Amino acid sequence: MAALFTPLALKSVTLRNRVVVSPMCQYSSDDGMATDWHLVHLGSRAVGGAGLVIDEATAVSPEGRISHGDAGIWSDAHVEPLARVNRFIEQHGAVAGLQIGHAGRKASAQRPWEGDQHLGPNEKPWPILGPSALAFGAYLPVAPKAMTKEEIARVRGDFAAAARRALAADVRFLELHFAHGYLAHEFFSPLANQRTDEYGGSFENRCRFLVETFDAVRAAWPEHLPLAVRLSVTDWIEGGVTVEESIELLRKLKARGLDLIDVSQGFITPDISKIPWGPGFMVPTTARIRREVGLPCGAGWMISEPAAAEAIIAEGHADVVILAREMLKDAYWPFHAAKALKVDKPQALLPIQYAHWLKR
Ligand code: 531
Repeated sequence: MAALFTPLALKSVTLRNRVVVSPMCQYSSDDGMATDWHLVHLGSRAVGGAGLVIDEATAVSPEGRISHGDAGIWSDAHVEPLARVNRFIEQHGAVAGLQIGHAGRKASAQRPWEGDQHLGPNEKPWPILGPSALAFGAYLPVAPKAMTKEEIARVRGDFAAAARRALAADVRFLELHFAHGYLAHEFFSPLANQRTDEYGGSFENRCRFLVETFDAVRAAWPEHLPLAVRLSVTDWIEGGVTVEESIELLRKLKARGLDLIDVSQGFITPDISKIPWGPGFMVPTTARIRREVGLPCGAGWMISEPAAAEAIIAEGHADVVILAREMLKDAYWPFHAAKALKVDKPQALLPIQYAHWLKR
């Protein structure tokens, strides 16, 4: 039996297998609302056999969007369009997940295929928030406004409200976006946070926004449902976030009710020169975090081949694999992987309309 196709229980939720569709921005929402695109895109990946489909990074407030096309969950009107997508995902045997976040100093930007730059004066830009008035730089040159404590409290409340709406939208797995140079990561990294109050400086202070936000969400999100965090566990830059500090933060979050770690990396500044790109390059770090924190972990980044994914699970480096580009290329990646790994009756992953005809 392939380890990749064994179920995984997380609190009251059971994933049918270890293949996770990574949250992937589609920049295709209408004022934050899910559209038919999301139904077809995410629905297809549930039909393709994944165990968990995580809806893309969804902004907790309008100013927390990266672009005008980002998904959002800042009003009750966002719930029903998202619930429609999630009901379809669940009808096809996958668990519906949602990632919620705030883009911080990377907000108010063009869609990647429209230039990826901060929005200009004629493109309906909005005010940008961050821990300190330090710009990301390069193609995102606008310095954010350093947040007041009132603004910090408001964003924390926005995360909690987003969690309550996620529940109303039939989400069963919630992930906090604490990675990729967005707001929470900006608070954690000394490369973006130069505050001199209790939200900056020492390790303890740089953790504060993340810990308080986590606590607010955990209080709003049912105890029996899993809560995950995606963390950039290293900045790959001298003076930035280290794996050692990340492990300390993750231990704090574990004590406060964290259920799964989505191990990610990088993107706090435009300098990506030290990222050691290569197949499965984050797997050893994921295994270390799993061992030293003692929580279920997801491994991502450049995992492509079914045999490689199988080895990651079978050898205990991670509990799930989190796939992005492979899922863009092939919504049926789980079905094809099950066939490649000689799983008995791989067509059982598919809906009956397809499975009936695909007996061999
Ligand atoms: C990060 C990324 C950078 C470079 C190559 C692939 C992926 N993602 C992060 C996304 C937005 C798009 C780029 C988020 O985390 C929201």
